[in-house]
Amino acid sequence: MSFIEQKFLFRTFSLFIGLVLVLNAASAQQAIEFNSSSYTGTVPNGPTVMSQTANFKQNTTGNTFVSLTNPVSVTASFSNQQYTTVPGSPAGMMFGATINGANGSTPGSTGVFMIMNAKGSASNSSFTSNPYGTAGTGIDVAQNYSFEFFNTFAMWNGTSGPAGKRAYYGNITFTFSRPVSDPVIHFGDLGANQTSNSASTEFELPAGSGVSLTKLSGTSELSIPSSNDKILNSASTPAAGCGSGAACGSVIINGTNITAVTFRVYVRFRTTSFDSPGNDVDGDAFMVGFSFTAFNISGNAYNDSNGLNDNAVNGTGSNAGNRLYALAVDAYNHVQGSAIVTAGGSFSFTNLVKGPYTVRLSESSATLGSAAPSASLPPGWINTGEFRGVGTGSDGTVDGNLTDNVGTSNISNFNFGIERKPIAYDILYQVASRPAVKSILVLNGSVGIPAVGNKPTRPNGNDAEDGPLESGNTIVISTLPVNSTLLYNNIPVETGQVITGLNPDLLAVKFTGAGYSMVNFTYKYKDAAAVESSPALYSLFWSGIPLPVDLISFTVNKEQGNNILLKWQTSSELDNKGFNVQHSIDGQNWTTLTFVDKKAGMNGGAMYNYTHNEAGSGMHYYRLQQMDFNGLHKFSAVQKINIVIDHLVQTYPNPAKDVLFVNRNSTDTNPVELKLYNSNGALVMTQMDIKKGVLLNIRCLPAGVYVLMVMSENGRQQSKKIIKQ
Ligand SMILES: [Ca+2]
Ligand SMILES: [Ca+2]
Ligand SMILES: [Ca+2]
Ligand SMILES: [Ca+2]
Repeated sequence: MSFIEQKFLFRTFSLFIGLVLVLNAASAQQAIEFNSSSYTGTVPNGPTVMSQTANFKQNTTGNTFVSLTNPVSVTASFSNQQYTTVPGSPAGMMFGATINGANGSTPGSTGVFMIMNAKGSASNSSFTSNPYGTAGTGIDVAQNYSFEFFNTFAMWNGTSGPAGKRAYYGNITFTFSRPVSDPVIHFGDLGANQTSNSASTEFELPAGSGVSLTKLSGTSELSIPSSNDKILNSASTPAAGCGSGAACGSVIINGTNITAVTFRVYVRFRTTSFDSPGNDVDGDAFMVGFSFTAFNISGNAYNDSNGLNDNAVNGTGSNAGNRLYALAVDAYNHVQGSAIVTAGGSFSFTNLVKGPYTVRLSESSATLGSAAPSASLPPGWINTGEFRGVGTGSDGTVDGNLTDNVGTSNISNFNFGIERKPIAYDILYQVASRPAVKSILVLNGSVGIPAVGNKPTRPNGNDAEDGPLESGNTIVISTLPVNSTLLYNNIPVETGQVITGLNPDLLAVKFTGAGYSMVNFTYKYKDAAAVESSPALYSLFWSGIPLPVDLISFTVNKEQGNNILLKWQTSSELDNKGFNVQHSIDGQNWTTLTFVDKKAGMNGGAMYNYTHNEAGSGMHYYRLQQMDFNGLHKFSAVQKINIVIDHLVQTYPNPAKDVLFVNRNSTDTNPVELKLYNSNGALVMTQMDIKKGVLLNIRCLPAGVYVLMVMSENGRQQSKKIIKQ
């Protein structure tokens, strides 16, 4: 063989060994059996009717037995013993006893827990360790251990035996310290000889046991009828010795999460011949052992930043900062596995039996067998979904619990998604000075603490998975300002409104209402898993001077007689003193027409009006100067109105010397009467029925001031001052 070939073989062999080790350590189901160390302390000898307990061990490989991570034991106990006054024996059924060929009444004494071939020369091929495995394999009768039972025949000596040659001796109950599924019960040497008789112990399940029996392997004598509730010896001549009249072999007790199995114990006799009293003690000594198969559950915790948005439980493995445990909880809400989740997010449980389990994440470990605590996560972490498997899917309820069945093999990918809630930061921003009513402040300043009067900080936050949260992320407006109006894209925001892809240039406060110096609203960020932060406070304030009177409307309208009516309405007017009504004919230079007091007792809002009488022809401008008690004032918007006065006549020139021209230029075409009075009120001239123009000769009148009264037939009047030179 060349060097290269040797090296190749060596590498292949190494690979093979490696694979075997990996399979045994990680994925192989577990053979749970009894061995020599299963009995706690020194094995006592009987006869005894005291209950006997054996601890299961895991047969890892090649009869290397180790204690279970999740221990389980079985206790065998007698009840309802039918024969309690047996000469020389404590009862009809005993542990640690055997036949005594010498004359007398005391049975032989032997260990209560012994190797499986201690009776009947059992062979390995009669037994099966794994209820789901290959029949006739897995048990080494020289390594596996079992309880030793003895059913004495001594009470029949000198009699013709039981009616029908079959006697009910009482019950044996096997109680498991935690639920097991499909345990295998192993019998060695069900069968016994007697001088002119022979017999075999047989077992029957009581009605309503909830389990059934299936023969896995064994000698032909081991017989289970189609009712699947009895273990019988089919030999017409039962005898000691596996396959030579004794039933030996393995039977599944079919059932999930079995905590106890009770058998009614019978002895069937071949004949009615029994020894004389005081002759040797006969009986059926036999072995009863157990095995079952256990499995691993494994899974992963992922830091799943997008939760179920991708309909997948996935992400980077995580143990939530090294404080995470996984618990396997059985159908009775008992913890059957408690595993620390590794930094890489993986966890596994071992020694679990077939059946349903709920795996849950917990921030604390739990004692095996204890009542299971609820699912929980370290502070700041939340569940995002669970799925038994990989790829898309979830169990439909995000709660840190995931339930599935362990069947007849290990089960993996109990997968959990977890992540952390985002954080939205509180923002406190001081506006430089009291904002103008109805002004708008856009909340789009850069992140950080702004100087007073700079742009207010935009909403911002952080997420452990997503990083800084700011523009482009999703916020939820959780509460609106009590004062003012929050706008997004110029539309008032509603409570609970979700703003995706936040553009802070569109987020603004409009200062509506009055009487406040602070605007508060709360907002939350949503992270990529659509999980919301706790609400953060966004607070705008200014130096204590409340927003003043809020003018809802201000209108200016022409009334009869060229009077101009000013009407205005407030919605609120905290600190309002009143209004200066101001007038201008050019919009530049203003004079105060009057001061209108605030209406008494009106803080919520009021309606006001003022009439500007006899406004002349031309454009008129009006504004309101709202005055606070604290000395501040504020101007309203300017309203304007153009007054065109409809004169009945026009006169010229003025002053006049010889003649005064009077022209009709009105839309009023009714005839008018002219009367000219001197400064003493004396009528000096009259002209009737003037329809168009007229020329008044005033040459003869003395110089002075005169008044021309014009009266239309429909009652309109006009007076004009005339200067005579
Ligand atoms: Ca026997
Ligand atoms: Ca996901
Ligand atoms: Ca769930
Ligand atoms: Ca997150």
